[in-house]
Amino acid sequence: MPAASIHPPATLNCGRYRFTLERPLLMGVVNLTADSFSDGGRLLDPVRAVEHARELVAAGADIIDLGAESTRPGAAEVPVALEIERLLPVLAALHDCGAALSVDTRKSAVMSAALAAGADMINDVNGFRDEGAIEAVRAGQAGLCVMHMQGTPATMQEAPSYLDPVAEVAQFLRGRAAALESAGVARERIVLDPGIGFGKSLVHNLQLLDRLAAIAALGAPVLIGVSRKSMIGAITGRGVDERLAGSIAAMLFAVSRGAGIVRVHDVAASRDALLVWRALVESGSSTARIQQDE
Ligand code: HH2
Repeated sequence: MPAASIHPPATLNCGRYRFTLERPLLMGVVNLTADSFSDGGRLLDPVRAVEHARELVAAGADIIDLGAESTRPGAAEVPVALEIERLLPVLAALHDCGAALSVDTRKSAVMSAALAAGADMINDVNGFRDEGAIEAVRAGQAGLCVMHMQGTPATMQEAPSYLDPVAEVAQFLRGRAAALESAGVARERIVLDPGIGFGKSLVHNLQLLDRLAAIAALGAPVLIGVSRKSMIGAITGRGVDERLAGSIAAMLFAVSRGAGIVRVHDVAASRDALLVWRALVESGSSTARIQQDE
């Protein structure tokens, strides 16, 4: 068996798509926000956002993640109506772009509007804890990404604290997945994400990535977002526009520890890195098989 399948082969139901996770999936980020830490303001114009999303699909994105409210520490809240107003034209324009469409939101009204407009996935950094969130997503076949966050975006980086970050994050994700399943959501729709940088210090992030197998063991595909994040800046001393190499290193490490979906800004470079990593891993395991057979 190729070593690339350290994450057990699984399928993910994602709206119109049914993904097998034989290889890591690429989720490309498109922020329709004025203040995202990574690319704030560049894609507020829907025409530009659609163009950028199409570039990411051409570069190999399997899923496009559209966010209309920044989650960076201290970001301004976006009213529901404005979030919906930013998302709907872009969802409509991208409907047949060739990738699954995910919407990154914490608000149940936005979830309902996005699903009615054809979104294939809801990505909730708040783990479907908002009032009405589970109700909004339980019917249908949309993929659901449950992310862990300690605190709220406004305060989460003030003093993150855990006795055992891996055990606590795993327990939270297990609980939220159970809440979704008891509302009738099929296990094949659920994705789990430890939420790198969301109420975590650098040490917490490193521990979570190192022991990602404990999250993968919960039995759902694991999504990881490390792209351009402050942990990469803290390690390399680089500003947000200079974090590609560090982001790729962290992404490959996460995949080697069991991540099945990676959320990235730089799809083309991430795709190439994953292809080379996978070819090496597979050639390593076939060499081991040949030696075993001899
Ligand atoms: N990270 C960000 C936003 N959404 N969703 C998931 N599931 N996992 C993540 O790690 C994650 C996420 C933050 O990155 P970005 O979208 O670039 O910035 P901002 O929140 O400022 O828009």
